[in-house]
Amino acid sequence: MKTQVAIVGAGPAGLLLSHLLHLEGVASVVLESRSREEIEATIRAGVLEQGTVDLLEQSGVGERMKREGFVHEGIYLRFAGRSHRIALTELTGRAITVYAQHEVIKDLVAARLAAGGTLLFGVKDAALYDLDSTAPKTRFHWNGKVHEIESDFVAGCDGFHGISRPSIPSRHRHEFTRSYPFGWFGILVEAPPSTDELIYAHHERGFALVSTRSPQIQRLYFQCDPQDEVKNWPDARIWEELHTRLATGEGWTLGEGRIFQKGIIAMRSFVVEPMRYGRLFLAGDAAHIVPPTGAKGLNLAVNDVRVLAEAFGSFYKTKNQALLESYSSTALKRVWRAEHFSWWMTSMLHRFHDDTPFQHRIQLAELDYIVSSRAKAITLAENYVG
Ligand code: RFL
Ligand code: PHB
Repeated sequence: MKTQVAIVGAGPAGLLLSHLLHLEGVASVVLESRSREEIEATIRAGVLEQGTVDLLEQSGVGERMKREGFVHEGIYLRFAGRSHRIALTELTGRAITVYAQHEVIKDLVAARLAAGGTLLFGVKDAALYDLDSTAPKTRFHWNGKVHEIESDFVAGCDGFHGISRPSIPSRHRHEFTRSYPFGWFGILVEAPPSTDELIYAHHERGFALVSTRSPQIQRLYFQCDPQDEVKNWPDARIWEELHTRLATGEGWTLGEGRIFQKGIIAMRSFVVEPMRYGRLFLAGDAAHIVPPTGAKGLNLAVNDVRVLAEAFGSFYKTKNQALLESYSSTALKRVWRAEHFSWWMTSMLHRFHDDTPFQHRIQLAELDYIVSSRAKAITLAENYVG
């Protein structure tokens, strides 16, 4: 097979890149190791920045999101038993949209297939060759046979555990990592919303987050030991923990319901520099990870491929490589802003195992400052909305 851009991974980064390239008149093939059913059912992010929403709309894949997504103009910070609203839209003029990542995936897959795009699901043992030449190759098993794609470029959109990043020789990779001594326990619940906007809660037993998916389904998280196991958390224990961490003296109650999905998520910060080697360009989680406290991961992936699609488009129109040359540094500016914000939100809202009463008071002082200073609230708000 031959194509212009071979894309490894059909997550938000790979699918949106393929879609944007199609709009630029650039051909691509997307290789995905999992099945279509699996990628369309994986529960992950929920918060889309305004810029993400605008790009999906402008590129013609935002119709269902506009209909079914929920626009939120604020979030709540909850600490010391009280809730404080951060008025995102009043402070920044922008809003966020709550619309699940797997719904974005469904919309993108449908758009690619409708346009006759090539998406290969169930690809095994993908491997990249000749990345430092002008004809890189991607070899893989599919439908019981070995296949090879020769392309002008390869886009590594295969997430944190993919093969693209490790295909870069280690002497050309600078990696920056921080892991956190906690994870998130996430649940999906059949219940009406308990709140009109997301609640980020600081509590001495640890962080908790109330998010939503639809008027019938709610998404909740609480900080846990990353080594803990789902089987240690029967429903009653989950509810007790959430009620404790989210309690206020303001008469608010958390509605319970049937829990139909449970999982534990590790937390890490990670960046690789540069996001390019020869003709391989990395985008999304393949190049960087943020802890989910800032709701940035999916939005960063979208920003990367926006910049990358424009760079490929410009290359094919003019043969000018300038935007491809500057891709990594342009994307990394935004990445490091989000890395800082996500680290900051995580540090401020979670309990660390070596926390002293002093550190606990320092966190409360910072939270108190955010809700009493317009300048500090704007700092949070403009980072959160992107
Ligand atoms: P993905 O989504 O991991 O997709 C990579 C795809 O590549 C495939 N793959 C391969 N295919 C072929 N050959 C191989 N060798 C392959 N290896 C892997 C995989 O099967 C997969 O389909 O990466 P992408 O596209 O970069 O997208 C990144 C986002 O998924 C991620 O950043 C977000 O989900 C992070 N995140 C959030 N981001 C937000 O912006 N807002 C949020 O509210 C938010 N909440 C979250 C989150 C992530 C979470 N988890 C589970 C880590 C909440 C959670 C709980
Ligand atoms: C989610 O709804 O899954 C979600 C919301 C906000 C976050 C992370 C995840 O910060």
